[in-house]
Amino acid sequence: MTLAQDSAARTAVVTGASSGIGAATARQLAAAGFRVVLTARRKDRIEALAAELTAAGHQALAYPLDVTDRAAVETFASTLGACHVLVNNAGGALGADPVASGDPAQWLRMYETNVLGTLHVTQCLLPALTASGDGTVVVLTSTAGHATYEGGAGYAAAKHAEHVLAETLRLEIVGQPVRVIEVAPGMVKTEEFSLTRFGGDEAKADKVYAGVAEPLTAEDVAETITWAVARPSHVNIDLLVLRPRAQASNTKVHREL
Ligand code: 8X3
Repeated sequence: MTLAQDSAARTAVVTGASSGIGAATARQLAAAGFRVVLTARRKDRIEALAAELTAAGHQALAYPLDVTDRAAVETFASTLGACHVLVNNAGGALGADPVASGDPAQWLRMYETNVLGTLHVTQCLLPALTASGDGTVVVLTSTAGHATYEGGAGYAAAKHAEHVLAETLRLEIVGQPVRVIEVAPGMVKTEEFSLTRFGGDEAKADKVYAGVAEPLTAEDVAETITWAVARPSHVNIDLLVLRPRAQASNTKVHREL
C-alpha cells in the first residue's frame, strides 16, 4: 500500500484517529483543506471515517498503525510521502490508583503509548516534516502533564514526560522549518477516555464528569488544535492549556450535585 499521492493539499497525519479527539481533529483538519491520513489500531473505525470524509469531498486515507510498534511506524513513514502536519494524539490513561497500590504494568503501558508512541512517530516523520519546508508537530498532552492529582501519578508521569519531549524537541530543532505545538486539555468528556481508564466500568467513568455542567468535548479540543495549526507559519503556539469553565485546576472542579 502506498500513501503517496499527487495533490496540492497539505498532508496531516493524525494518530489515534479512531475515536474522540483524534477523530474530531481528523474531521476538522479535513474540513480545513488538509489531506488527512488517519492512523489507529482499529482498522474498521478509521476506514469508516476515511470513507465518510471522502464521501463529503475531502481527501482522507486510513492506515492501521500501532504507534508502539517501531518497525510498523518506520514502514508507515516510508510509504507516506509528503507530510506537513503530525498530530500526536494516540495515548490515554489506565487506572487511577494511588502510588501505594498502582499497577506497574499500567504505568509501563501508559509510558509506551503516550511517550514512546509519540517518540516513534515524531522521529520517523521528522525528515518529511522538515522537507516540507513548513512542518508542524502537535503533541496532545494534558493538564496532567503540568500538575498532578491524587490517583493520577501514572498518567501524570507519562504526560509530564510527553510534555518534556515536546519542549525539548522545540529547543533542538529551532532554526529548522518545523513548529512544535503542545495542546494540554483538562476535563474532556469523550466516549472512551474514562471508560478505558476504568477498564470498562461505566459507573466509575461517569463519576468523573458527575455534576460538571459542560466538560470539554472532543470537538472543542479539535478546534483548538486546528486553530493552532492554522496560524501563520512564523507563529508557534508553544503551549495551549484549555479546560471547561467548571474546572479551575486538576483538583478544583465545580459540580452541581
Ligand atoms: C485528561 C485530564 O484530569 O483526566 O487528560 O487527567 S485528567
